[in-house]
Amino acid sequence: MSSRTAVVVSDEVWEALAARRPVVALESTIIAHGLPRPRNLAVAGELEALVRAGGAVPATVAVLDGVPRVGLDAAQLERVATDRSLRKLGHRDLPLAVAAGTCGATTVSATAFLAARAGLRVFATGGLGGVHREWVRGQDESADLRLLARTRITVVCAGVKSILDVPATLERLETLGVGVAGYGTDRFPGFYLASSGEPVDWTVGSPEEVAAVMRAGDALGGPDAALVVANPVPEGEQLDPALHDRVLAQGLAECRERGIAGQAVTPFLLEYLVRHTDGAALEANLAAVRGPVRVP
Ligand code: PSU
Ligand code: MN
Repeated sequence: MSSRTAVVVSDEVWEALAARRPVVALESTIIAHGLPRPRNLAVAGELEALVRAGGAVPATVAVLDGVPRVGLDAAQLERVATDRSLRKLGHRDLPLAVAAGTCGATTVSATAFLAARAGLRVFATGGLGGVHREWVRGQDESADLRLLARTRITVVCAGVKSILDVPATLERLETLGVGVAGYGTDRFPGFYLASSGEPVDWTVGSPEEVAAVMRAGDALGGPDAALVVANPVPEGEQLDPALHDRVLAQGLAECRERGIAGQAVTPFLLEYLVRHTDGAALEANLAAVRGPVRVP
């Protein structure tokens, strides 16, 4: 089966790829499970518009009625934002969702997989998944990391979600051979925060520099792996770091008390932060996604 039939690429995305025009993949989990309704639908449209304003074609990725899609039309995007039955799909869930004919939003791992499969080279999102705090107890580590370790795609993001163990996640990215560069910064961004406090070894300053890194990676060959380009939320739009630390500690404690585990952890904590910061976490999250979406 060709990739066009196993994965349905929208006409607009297909034509852009054929004409070698830039296409930017966008994930749908942030829309379906990462942001409150009805704002999520507006954000879905806004992110696509930002990609267009930058001269590229947006390709939001999701699975609808068992069909993995790269590039959604307005009605499909609305479905992702409003249908509460949508599941959260990592890449391991894709064959199960396809066979069951079900609908689901794709996480970073599923989005990167499907986008690369369709021939896309760039994917923009807010915060990657990673190694969770208390990993020693629960071994919760996002499938994002291992999928990125074997997929040739450039992921522009605002770091990894600050609900995670950021230093441990950076260590894991190193172990897995995933390149990491700060975009105009030598500090690894902290998703809601401009800096996580951790250093990055490499800094790139422009889309042209990122393209040069991608070309060098292609020329070198070797095993496929992602390149993470981490673009921080502007300092003026970040969440107050003291508020962030306080509310996150409360959210983590509540997670523990209520025994929330597995795929539910990330949506729970993101929602908890929004609720207990009077929406300031939502604004910072949106600012954190906008930057990476603008870069390519
Ligand atoms: N970043 C956000 N909101 C989100 C996510 C990231 O601003 O909802 C999603 C991404 O889809 C990421 C997923 O792949 O959370 C990670 O979830 P988990 O930790 O269960 O792997
Ligand atoms: Mn997990």
